[in-house]
Parts: sequence; C-alpha cells; structure tokens
Amino acid sequence: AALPALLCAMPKAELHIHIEGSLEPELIFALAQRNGVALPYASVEALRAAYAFTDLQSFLDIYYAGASVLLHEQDFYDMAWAYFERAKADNVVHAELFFDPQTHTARNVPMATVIHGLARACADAQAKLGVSSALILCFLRHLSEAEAFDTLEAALPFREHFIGVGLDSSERGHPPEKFARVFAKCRELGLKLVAHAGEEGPPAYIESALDVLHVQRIDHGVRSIESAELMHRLAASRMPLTVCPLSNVKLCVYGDMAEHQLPALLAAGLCATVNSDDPAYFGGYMNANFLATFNALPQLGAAEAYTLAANSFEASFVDDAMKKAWT
Ligand code: ES4
Ligand code: ZN
Repeated sequence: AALPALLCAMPKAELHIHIEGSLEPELIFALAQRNGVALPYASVEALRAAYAFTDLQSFLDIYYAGASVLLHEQDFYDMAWAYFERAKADNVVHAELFFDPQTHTARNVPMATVIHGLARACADAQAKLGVSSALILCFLRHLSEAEAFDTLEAALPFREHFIGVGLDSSERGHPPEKFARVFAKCRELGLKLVAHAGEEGPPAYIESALDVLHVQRIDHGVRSIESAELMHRLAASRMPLTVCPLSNVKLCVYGDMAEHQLPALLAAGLCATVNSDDPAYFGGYMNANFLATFNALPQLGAAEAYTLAANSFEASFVDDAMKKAWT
C-alpha cells in the first residue's frame, strides 16, 4: 500500500555512483581546510548555489574543482566511508563504485593513495556495515587513449582492488571507439567492462560500446529509446542500463522527471536499474532517486519497484551464488 516505504525498505544494489560525486559541500570545505587547498567559493552555501547545471560539461567543471581537495589516503577513505553510511541508510546492500584516477594523478596524487584509501573504506563497509562493494576504474574520455593506457599501467600493481574499467566524462565528440585498444587490453586482462553511452551521445555510441568495446553494461543508455532496433537488441540480450533519473533531470537530458523514459525502458523488457550517479550534486542518494522517479511517473508501481531491485542484482558483477541469495 505504501509505495514510498517499499521503495526505501527494499534491498537494492547501486551500480552507477562516481565516488567523487558523493563529496558533499561540507566535506569539500572540511578537506580544503585540512589540506590547505584554496577553493574559488567563499562558503558551503556559495558552492551549493553553483550547482545549477545546463548540461554535462557545466557539471563536470564543478565536479573536477570539488575533487581538488582530495590529497591523502585518509581523504579518499573519508569520502567513500561517508558514501557507505548513506548507502546503508538507503538499504543498499551492494555497491559498485566508479573512481576517476586521472583526476587525482594529474595533481600528483599517487595511484596507491587513491586506491588504498578507497579499498580500505570498501573493506570497512563490509566489516562494519555489512555492505559489499567493488571498485571500477574509469578512464576520462576527454583525454587520450595513450593517457588511458598510462593509467591502466599505473593501476595494475593494485589489480586485486578493482574488478573492472569504465569510461566517463564528456561524451559528445569522444565516441567509445576512441578507446578500442585499451578496452581490448582490459578484456585480455579479465577485467569487467562498462561505459557511459547514450547519456548525451547518440544511440550509435551505445552500439559502438557494445560492438567495439564489448562492454557488459551500459551506463545511462537512455537515448536507446530513439532506436527501436537497439531497444529490441538490449531487451533480447538483457544488457543492463544503469539509469540515473535525478542526474538526467539536473543535467537537462529531460526537462522534467515526468518526461523520463524509465517506464518505457521497463515496459520494453530492458534490464534497467536506478542509480544516483553523483548524489552530492544531483539532489540525492538511492532512495531519493526511487522516490522522485515513482512520484513523478504514475506508470511505476510495486511491480516495477520489485523489477528494478531484481534488475540491480542481476546486472551486478557479484557471483551467481550471491545473486541467488539476494533474489
Ligand atoms: C558523470 Cl553524469 C556523468 N557523466 C559522465 N561522466 C561523469 N563523471 C561523473 N559524473
Ligand atoms: Zn555517471
């Protein structure tokens, strides 16, 4: 009867969260003070007031500025731990976290600092909160493939700490095929493969993520709705889409949540999931995404809530025994 209570209480997996996008303004200011980093904003309120985005790039400019306060292993731990506490409160039982090492290595933060801080938070999330997790290393697509290869090489000494690689940042003008060789190398290494595609970019980018990169999930993918042929392919193959409803509205992919195509994706039989993307910037964590989506879209009810939770486990990279335990 009480749909909001069901949405909040149901166990769920989060598969699309940029951990740098979980940095709340308060933590940005605390870390800036702790590390002696100057910020171009006078206060928490002034920073939050800058969160009025018109598209993906207008967000990314502020997101990379916010990440500049991260210098030491403890900073990365504190950021991820704060996320895990929020995830626990939303009944997230499993989370696969993206991180952007190039944002940090460009500031001379060692790869070991980034990965060890995040991995220690992941271990504590399991031990202290009972939340399981994994890390996915993302290549920044506005940089070159050669830089992606350099990043992979720098990360391989820490191979045990991440399960896969992804592709994020500015989509338009940076098609998946730009990273064909580095993804082929990652595939040989046995890494899981995902890529952002069809957020702002055209359906053709979703097709090349599948056919050229051989990804196992599409991040966003909402523009698949523009191609009936692609929709059939995604449904038939149960290729997961990690959809981020509040993100799509904040970045003006849709003018209003009532226009979101999640109901149509589910109705067509796609393995769509709900995720928070950059929750500190887009207005909320997992349950806020579920509540905003179901509140604005009357086509979504208890059956769709169950489907979305089941899809989140089906689409996760946990082993089949764990999936059975959760569904
Ligand atoms: C991102 Cl919403 C989104 N899209 C692409 N790249 C990103 N990095 C962080 N958030
Ligand atoms: Zn994303």
